[in-house]
Amino acid sequence: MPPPEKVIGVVGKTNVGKSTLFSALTLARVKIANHPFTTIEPNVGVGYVRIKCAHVELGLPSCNPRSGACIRGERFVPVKIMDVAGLIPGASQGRGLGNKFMDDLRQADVLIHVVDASGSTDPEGKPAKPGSFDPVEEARLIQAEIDEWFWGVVKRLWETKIQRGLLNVTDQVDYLARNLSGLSVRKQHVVEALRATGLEGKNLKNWTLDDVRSFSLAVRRLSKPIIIAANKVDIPEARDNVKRLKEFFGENIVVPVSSLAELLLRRLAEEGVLSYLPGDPRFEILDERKLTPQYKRALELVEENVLKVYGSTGVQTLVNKAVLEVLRLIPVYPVEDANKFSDHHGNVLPDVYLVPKGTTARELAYMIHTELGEGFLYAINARTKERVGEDYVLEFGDVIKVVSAKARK
Ligand SMILES: Nc1nc2c(ncn2[C@@H]2O[C@H](COP(=O)(O)OP(=O)(O)OP(=O)(O)O)[C@@H](O)[C@H]2O)c(=O)[nH]1
Ligand SMILES: [Mg+2]
Repeated sequence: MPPPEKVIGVVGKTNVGKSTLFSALTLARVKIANHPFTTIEPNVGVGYVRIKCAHVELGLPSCNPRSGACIRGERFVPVKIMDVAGLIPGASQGRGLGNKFMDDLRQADVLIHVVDASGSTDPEGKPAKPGSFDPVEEARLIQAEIDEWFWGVVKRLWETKIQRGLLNVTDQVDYLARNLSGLSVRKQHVVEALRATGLEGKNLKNWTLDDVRSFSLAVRRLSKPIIIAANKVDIPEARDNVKRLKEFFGENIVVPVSSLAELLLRRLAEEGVLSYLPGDPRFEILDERKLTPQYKRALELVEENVLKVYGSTGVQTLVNKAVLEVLRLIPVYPVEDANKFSDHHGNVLPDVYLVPKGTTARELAYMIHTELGEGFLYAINARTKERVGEDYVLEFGDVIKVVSAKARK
């Protein structure tokens, strides 16, 4: 089976720019408007992690991606993105649209929490003058809502399902992982949450509701880690707030972002007006004639207030951070021909798999095809042409051919 598809969920207060970010990531046309609760049904689409394509280092003229794209030596590897309805404080108690829509995010592996860093929306998402509201407070309150939502789901599961089966539980970790799998909770998350809460030695039958709650909060942090998109940094009032968000949540967790700037750049690039790749620190105008004075002015602002100050729109950074740093996935390229770096049709580097750090050659073989895994003999590191065994731990950017006793059907 190919590596399990990872899902990035976009969450946050209502009217902070979640759908704008989603649209900038996927180029999907979705409803965007400056009032609360524009999005009701979730939007699902494909965004991309950006990495240097191996074909460049290998000295090959080009490659043939089966999905995603390779542009100017930059490889764009697909990941699933989900944009859902917004929250307001008290959502877990049913305020606003309540928590109903958060349930769409059960399958998310990592959350991008969009915060209005310009402080130009009130706690209910109504537009206000920039600088009127505190984004640190907004982020704190919304994260508390996310914790409450998760706890609500775990508590319900506990009361309706987990508690009932406790009598016959032999393997506690496995039992919890199985029962929480609908929330995308994996065994490793359970192990780490038990350790973090000191509950690993305590029999499940003796857990109090407080134990369940602290376990639930720990599992939320591990199974749905959050990074913050400090959005609307094109508005100058956001600058100080970005600093404060970083102080409060950590330098590594907060990414300054202008979703609006990214959306503008990507749409104009799509129309051939400018040359710009997501994540680039600059753009180049290709066709002045197609540029209206309004767009021209908007691009000047993007240049002055976003690119010069922050180095990029931050949107690509978010996806790369979520996938490569938070989920700790690495890209590897399975090939069938280690000399041509291709599949058997001659397609060069057709696939990129995003696999967990620590994945072995044999595990990769199973991801390509069950039979390749079962009949695994050895693998070839196509960069060095060295043979490696089943326990070889894959490295970032490895190009791997698996040699198996069983043919791939
Ligand atoms: N200045 C600025 N405005 C932005 C940015 N991102 C979004 N907006 C504006 O914020 C408003 C809300 O955007 P949406 O993307 O609809 O927000 P949302 O979070 O999806 O809202 P709901 O679905 O209603 O919860 C729109 O007017 C956007 O143009 C940004 O980076 N900068
Ligand atoms: Mg929306």
